[in-house]
Amino acid sequence: MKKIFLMGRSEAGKTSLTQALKGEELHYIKTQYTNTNEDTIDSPGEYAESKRFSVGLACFSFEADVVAMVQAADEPFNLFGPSGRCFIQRPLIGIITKIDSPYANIPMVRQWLNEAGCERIFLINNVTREGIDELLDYLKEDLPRLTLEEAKMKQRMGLNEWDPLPSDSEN
Ligand SMILES: Nc1nc2c(ncn2[C@@H]2O[C@H](COP(=O)(O)OP(=O)(O)OP(=O)(O)O)[C@@H](O)[C@H]2O)c(=O)[nH]1
Ligand SMILES: [Mg+2]
Repeated sequence: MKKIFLMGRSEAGKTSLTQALKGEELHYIKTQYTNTNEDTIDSPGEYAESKRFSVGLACFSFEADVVAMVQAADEPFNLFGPSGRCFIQRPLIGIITKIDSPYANIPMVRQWLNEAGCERIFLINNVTREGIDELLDYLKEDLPRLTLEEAKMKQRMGLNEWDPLPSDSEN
């Protein structure tokens, strides 16, 4: 199972997502500090909302196998600039929550997440668990473990550790 790090504004639905992933009933708990368990790292939205704290998010990302930018479908503006990839050395995915909101604008939020560099985007309703199985399927596959030599080779080729080798993608 990949360990997922969740970042995004307050009320985006990060903690609810951790509950939905575990199959729990949603119960509101304001996140006061970064929480971690075996499979998730959940950060307070205020970290993503503040220039000063947002730097800390990069540090938490190193403890995870995959980083998720979480944005509710009805968010009025975008917190994440283009090219989040420059500071995140992990696979980066986008998660759009609250797809059930009457104010949802999924194409707009999808565009924000694409521009931020997310390689996959998941649509989630934490209340009904719509989309949760697809995310779990993605998370259940572990990232391949590389030897130091393999990691160095990929670095020389300008590839991320998790990118397939050119020969792999041709098969
Ligand atoms: N309708 C709907 N409501 C949701 C969904 N996900 C979360 N919520 C509600 O949105 C509110 C905020 O959810 P949280 O999961 O606490 O948000 P958070 O991102 O963890 O917020 P912080 O802890 O402040 O960073 C709660 O009242 C949730 O019940 C969803 O997919 N649909
Ligand atoms: Mg929370």
